[in-house]
Amino acid sequence: MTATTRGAFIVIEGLDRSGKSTQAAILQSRLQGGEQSARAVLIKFPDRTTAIGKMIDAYLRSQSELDDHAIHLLFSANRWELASTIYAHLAAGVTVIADRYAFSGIAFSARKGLPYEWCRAPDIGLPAPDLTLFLNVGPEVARVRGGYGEERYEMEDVQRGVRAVFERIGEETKRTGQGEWVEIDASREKDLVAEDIWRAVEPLSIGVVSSLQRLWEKDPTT
Ligand code: Z5A
Ligand code: MG
Repeated sequence: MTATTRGAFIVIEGLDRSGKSTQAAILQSRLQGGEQSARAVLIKFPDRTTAIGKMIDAYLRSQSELDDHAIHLLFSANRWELASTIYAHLAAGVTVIADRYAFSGIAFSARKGLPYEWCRAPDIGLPAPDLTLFLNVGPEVARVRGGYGEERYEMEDVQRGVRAVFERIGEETKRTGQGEWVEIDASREKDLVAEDIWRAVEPLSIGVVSSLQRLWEKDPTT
């Protein structure tokens, strides 16, 4: 992609029940209603509507069993099948907000014991976010929010392990400068969280001039 103005690619990550989907929706309407009236689309991973997404959905609901490596690759394939859509939106000047992305993929599979590098490999080359917002909540906050505990992975010890991998990814992203990684205290009320998110997003809301990077083109561990 050439260095003309394009849409921004913004990823919202975080632990379970940290309010990712809530904040993604607030951000989309704020971008669309603002003075510059940016066009913004919302993409959610996993996208459970595709054929691959339906397999992922069945697995998450414990309606099917899959090898840990196989489900990891399906999550990644689910992102690759939307990569061209993301590129097309950005090139057309549309901001793309992704509710979870490759970082969730690594965090959940590495927590199971799969090697970190192996987990990262299938997502190398995907469009890299300009900004990742990591919504941080403690397990005690997540526990009191609605619906906690209905799907696979939603146990507290899983969440602790997942948090540790997210921390590693955040440190590597900050160290290598491949996109921005901003942590948000998401244990506060929705409006306050939304204000912090807006402060980080606003500079990107008029579009981005630099060309889009690809995820982990340079190895962040070296
Ligand atoms: N997974 C994976 O293993 N590999 C991958 O590559 C990917 C995902 C992409 C399903 O994800 C699972 O897939 C997930 C990771 C794994 N496993 N787990 N565990 P999902 O994104 O479909 O999960 P979800 O069902 O959307 O839940 P969530 O993302 O954890 O929730 P959330 O989006 O962060 O929160 P929310 O839906 O916006 O809010 C939850 C509740 O809290 C709701 O009642 C809100 O009204 C309330 N809420 C939100 N914000 C606040 C504040 N600030 N105060 C009080 N209450 C609030
Ligand atoms: Mg969600």
